[in-house]
Amino acid sequence: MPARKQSSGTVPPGPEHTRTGLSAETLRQAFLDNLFYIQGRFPEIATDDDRYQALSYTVRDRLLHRWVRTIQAYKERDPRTVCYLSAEYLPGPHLANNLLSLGIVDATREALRGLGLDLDAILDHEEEPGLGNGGLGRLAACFMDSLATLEIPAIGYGIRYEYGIFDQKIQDGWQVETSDTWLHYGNPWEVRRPGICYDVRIGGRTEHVTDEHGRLRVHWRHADLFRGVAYDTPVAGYGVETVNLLRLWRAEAAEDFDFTVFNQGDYVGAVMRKVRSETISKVLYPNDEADSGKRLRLLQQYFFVSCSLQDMLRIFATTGRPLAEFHAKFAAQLNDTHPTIAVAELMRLLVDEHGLDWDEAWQATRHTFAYTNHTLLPEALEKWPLPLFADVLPRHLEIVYEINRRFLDDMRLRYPDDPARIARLSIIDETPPKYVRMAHLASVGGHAINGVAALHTRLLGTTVLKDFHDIWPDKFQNKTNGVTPRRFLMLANPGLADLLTEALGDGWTRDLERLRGLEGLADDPAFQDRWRQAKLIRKAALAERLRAGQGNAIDPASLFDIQAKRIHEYKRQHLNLLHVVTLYNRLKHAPDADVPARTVLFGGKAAPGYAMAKLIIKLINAVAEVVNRDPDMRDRLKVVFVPDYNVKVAQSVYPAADLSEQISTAGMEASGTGNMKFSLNGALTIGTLDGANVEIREAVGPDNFFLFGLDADEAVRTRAAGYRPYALYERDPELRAAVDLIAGGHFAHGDAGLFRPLVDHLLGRDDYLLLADYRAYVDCQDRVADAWRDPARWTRMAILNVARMGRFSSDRAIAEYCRDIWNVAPARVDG
Ligand code: Z16
Repeated sequence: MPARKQSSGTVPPGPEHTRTGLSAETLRQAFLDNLFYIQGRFPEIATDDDRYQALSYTVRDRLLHRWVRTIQAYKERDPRTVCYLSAEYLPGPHLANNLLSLGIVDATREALRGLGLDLDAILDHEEEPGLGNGGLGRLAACFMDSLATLEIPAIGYGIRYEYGIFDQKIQDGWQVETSDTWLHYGNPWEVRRPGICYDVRIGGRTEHVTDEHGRLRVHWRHADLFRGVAYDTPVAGYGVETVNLLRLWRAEAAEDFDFTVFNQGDYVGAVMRKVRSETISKVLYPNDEADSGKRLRLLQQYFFVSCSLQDMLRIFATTGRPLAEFHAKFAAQLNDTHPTIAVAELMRLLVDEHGLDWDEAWQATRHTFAYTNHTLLPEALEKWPLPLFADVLPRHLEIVYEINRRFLDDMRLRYPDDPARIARLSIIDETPPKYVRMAHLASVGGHAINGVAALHTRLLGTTVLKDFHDIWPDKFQNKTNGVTPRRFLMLANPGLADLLTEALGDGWTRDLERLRGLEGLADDPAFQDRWRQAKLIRKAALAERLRAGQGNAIDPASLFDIQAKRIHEYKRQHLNLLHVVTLYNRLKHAPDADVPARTVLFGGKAAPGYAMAKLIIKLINAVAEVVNRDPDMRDRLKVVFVPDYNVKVAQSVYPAADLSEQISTAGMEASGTGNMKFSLNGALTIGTLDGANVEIREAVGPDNFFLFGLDADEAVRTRAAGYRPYALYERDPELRAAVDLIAGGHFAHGDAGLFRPLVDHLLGRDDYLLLADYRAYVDCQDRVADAWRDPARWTRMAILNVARMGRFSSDRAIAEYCRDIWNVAPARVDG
């Protein structure tokens, strides 16, 4: 093993190769060394966790070298740097991904085999950081992967939640939440940086005074003080030397907390207050669509944003450049409205703390930030009640008012006779008790606004942000989401990845468009055979996992029809169920009918306070219970709920799917990213014209996509025309039979009350238009079954899907952000 260059002076002294070497022999030695010196164990008495920790530290050592070199390169070159501000990250298990990035999967496997150990068993032990709810947090993690792989200087800023998204258990068919204790065994991937910490103040009041130069100054007499401490996790690019930084903040008590002044000798009381400081970063809010009005949530947002901006200012100070050029150094992306308080906080830091004048500060602020919107759901657009906002952030409210005053003055010049429009544009919603509209603050305080799929961006500009689109059409951009092929193909589906590499060479791993080379193989019988083999292996592996976990025997030869995502009415898991119940009814009436065997799998968590979503989980499990023990269904229909859906489970689910369910009401799903992961793994999609489905269908070709249902415009018109779901129920006998079976208690041991709320909603309001799309959906599923009967046809469609999914790499998405929004370029780190 050639030793690394020592010239930089960054490699510590000692037996250097044991901490950097990439050969199987060096890895084996390093592993044993760590097992002894970090875990205090030897192989004969080591536990699974000891082995996991020892291997993780082995890998971490190798990352640290690249990490240090990356920081040095950035310091020397002073490049413009992306700061991704996100309240959520869902990176998934680190160990396997880091082995992949370093190119040492095979060497590590060999090293462990030499010790009689199995790499996969060790990988399986990792507790993933569930620091996000779903698509938004996972997108942030895919973006961090692509930024590093494209060698873009970037820092991901967020919150180190002590408890991530809850673990889901299923008891008697119901979701039960238990707390996520991901830090229980310690976290080998993070480096705590006690020296990188910032004070964060809240509450109190402001004083406006004139200083000795006659300048107006604002003092914030805060009521409470916290401290944020940095925890850094390396993010390695694939096949490059770049290792970027994910910097998450943990809340602690401020050290200079004054016991005597505040607590008059109440020592224990003072310590209790310190402990309470830690609650800010204690737990992730488990709602995928907003949760406004919660004080702690606002505290979390402000806490991580303030730490991040103070950190950026500290880094900026090392460049020696004048503060008015802040925006030349940093491009900060607001991942949804969650970090949007950053607009007011940067203004406060620049004006109040660093003495810039307002116009200079505003110029820097506007050029620093850009805003990504992830939802059109009105209930998900964050707005903070004014009394709460004023209580927590009195100085920021003044700043928001000043931003708004200047903005509305401009708008009144532009629209002198349109007070209604001015009220609509205002950052303040005047309906009592009044609110701060965070999407408006983000739109005014940044230089770009983007949606996450073409349809979503169009709807954004014509509905929720229409007034802003009218004034600043050029600020709006589309950036269709993407997913990382490293985790979701190479790691999740090694068999298919090998087949692709054999056919195309390995260029596709960093340039996904190269998958197009598969088109010529779509009809090749030998290649098709190998394709089906690869799929079957993943299906058998998932079947085995489920059998081991829940005792569900499922047949890998059956059609795996999968819907895996958060449970939400707009995503319509219950439309899928109406189809399942329809198949059940058909088989009951014609037990000898020739239908292909199907296994319908569901996975996903419901927000703990979302009663209807939890009832949908119960219904899935209730239908499963009846269907799976009915002898008439034997081998033809099975229903399975996969518990505790997370990134790790997802990695075993996507590769096993034949059919991907993307059936949200058109106009509701901003993009979807699961749709991309399924298709990239050779599943065919049954879906509506919603979110990125529209673009996926265009890319793979309409013949290779099962489309059904109303489009977004038709959905709007259907509702406007006085939608009456009950009439549809009366008119369609199969629909009526399915609904009646659920309503009558067939899946509830005769209890006709259990699913009443769900049935009543469908027949009475049906906000998400299930009944309007039911017939089209069921007929489309019949076309799916027909296609499935012809394996050559199905496989051809699957191959063409994969061949044409190149556009949906997060590398493409990130390259577009870099070019159109961030104006940043790669800064190569040399090996
Ligand atoms: C989230 O995951 C998303 C939107 C949102 O407002 C909040 C959360 Cl936690 C999702 C969208 O629902 C999904 O369509 C999209 O693909 C994803 O964000 C990433 O953009």
